[in-house]
Amino acid sequence: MKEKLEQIRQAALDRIAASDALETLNEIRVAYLGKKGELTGVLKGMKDVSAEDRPRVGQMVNDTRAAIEAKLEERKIRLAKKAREEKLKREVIDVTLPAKKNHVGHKHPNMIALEEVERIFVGMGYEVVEGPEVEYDYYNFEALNIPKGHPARDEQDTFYINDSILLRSQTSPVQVRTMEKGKLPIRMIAPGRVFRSDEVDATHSPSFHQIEGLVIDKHITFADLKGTLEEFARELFGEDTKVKFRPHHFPFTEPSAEVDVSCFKCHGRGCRFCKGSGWIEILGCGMVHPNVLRMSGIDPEEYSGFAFGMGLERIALLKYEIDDMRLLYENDIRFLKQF
Ligand code: 2NM
Repeated sequence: MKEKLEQIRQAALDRIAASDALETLNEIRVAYLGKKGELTGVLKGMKDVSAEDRPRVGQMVNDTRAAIEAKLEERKIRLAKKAREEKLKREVIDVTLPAKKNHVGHKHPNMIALEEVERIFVGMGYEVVEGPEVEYDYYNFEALNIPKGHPARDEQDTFYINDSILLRSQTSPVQVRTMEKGKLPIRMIAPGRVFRSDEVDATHSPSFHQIEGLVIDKHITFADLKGTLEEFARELFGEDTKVKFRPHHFPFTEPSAEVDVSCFKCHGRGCRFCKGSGWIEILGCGMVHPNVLRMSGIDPEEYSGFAFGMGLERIALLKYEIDDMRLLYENDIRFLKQF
């Protein structure tokens, strides 16, 4: 019996010493100490041992079990430590490797231009006001002196939702809504998205952005309009910019004008940029028509005002010398991050 136990013990300890994985240790535990294990087999044979030898043999079995258990535990700790060391070695971080590139977003050229325009007008005491993109026919046309059947309605190929609701074709409805509220004087700009059923090309899109301005107070004259837009053009395009007012027609203003600025590339000499003329058209403007004032509840005998409107994309294209409007809508990061 003693030899048998000694043999079991030696075999178990040898296998433990040779094991190189935690799973193997578990297999060894089952093979020797498990329910059907070798040592358990010896215990079952105790019934054949004489009563006087039984305590001694029992003690030997227990000692053997304890020895195997101790070795198993020792080996287990050792293997776990080794596994941990190998894992750490595998996961070592090379701090000299280049970092992963972090792509941050970029302000859209439209937004850069808008913030510039807003900065200039806010500096002159204007408020920035927004309004709905889906509008009533009344605010988009009727209240702007463009009644049903007026040719200006056909010029702006408008997206209609139904007979009385449409996608706004200009931001002037925001000005009408502000005038209607009745709080005077008014100094405001209305930036925002507008819609027209235009084919896409280098200078057109069915959805683009406008910035319209409105000033209403007592004694506002065309001189105020000229001075304001001249100052605006100088701040936007440079101190030596000249402005030119050409007579024009808008239904909502009278008199009306289109405004050109001297070409900031060639300073008026004429170049490819201004198509040889020395001038670049940037906006439309005029004195608010008495009908428009009256319809919004303002007495044209007491108050007068001027208004103007410009295309935001046009300003962005000019300012950043972009020659195709479609580039502004394609969201190609290689294009966008140049500005
Ligand atoms: C333009 C040109 C001229 C304009 C007029 C108004 C309003 F609401 F006061 F009547 N807002 N904007 C206006 C005037 C817009 O865009 C080329």
